[in-house]
Amino acid sequence: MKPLIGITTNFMMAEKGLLSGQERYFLESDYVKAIENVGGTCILFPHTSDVESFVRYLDLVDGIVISGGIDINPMFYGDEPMEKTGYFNTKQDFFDVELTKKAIQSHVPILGLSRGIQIINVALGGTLYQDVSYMEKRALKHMQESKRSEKSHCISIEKDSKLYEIFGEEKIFVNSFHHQAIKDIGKGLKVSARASDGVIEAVELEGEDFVMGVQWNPEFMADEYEEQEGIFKKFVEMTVQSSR
Ligand SMILES: [Mn+2]
Repeated sequence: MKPLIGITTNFMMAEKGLLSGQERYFLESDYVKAIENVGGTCILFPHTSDVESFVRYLDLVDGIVISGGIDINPMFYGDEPMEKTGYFNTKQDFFDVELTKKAIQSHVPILGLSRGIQIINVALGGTLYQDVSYMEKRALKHMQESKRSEKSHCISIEKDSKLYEIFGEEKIFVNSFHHQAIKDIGKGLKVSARASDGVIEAVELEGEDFVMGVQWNPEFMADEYEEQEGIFKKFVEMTVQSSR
């Protein structure tokens, strides 16, 4: 049987027309395609504040993907919004953070992409730069304007990491669609890649089979670059092998 991967969704509200005010859950199809291409099958998780539902969701699946999306309410890492924080949705943040905490407790394999790496960090007590311009060092352009699969900045991968097992190289180029980044690292997390300006681009949770977050969007690159597809391949493999 194919491994079942649960993917978190985003939220939007129709602003105009007959359906104005209509709330919707959605997900870019790239995630589903990336998982299906490496032999997994997907279900999507609507947000809920019902804790019993979290447990049911996690019972169903072999692994979860925390998808990319909007900013996180700084309240979740003990901060208040600064000028450059963007749109956030507290209900979605609560769901993503609590789901991630429960998944870690139950040793469910987790792949966090873009916003997902930030969710993993916050779930483990870490904090964020609300904008990369608030870093002490001058940051690179992390919100690229070129097409979504385009390689943008370089990252350096730690040799002693799962990420290195996947790429087999210390320097690779990734796309970049984020304006926030990890500041203080969450408990138990190990940095596995950084950009040359110091921005944390990948983390792994020590002692777990597979809890990985990457700051870029491999789901937009997987079709074009086999090595980027390798992240999904490794993740889906681990969900099969997971001893949970
Ligand atoms: Mn970046």
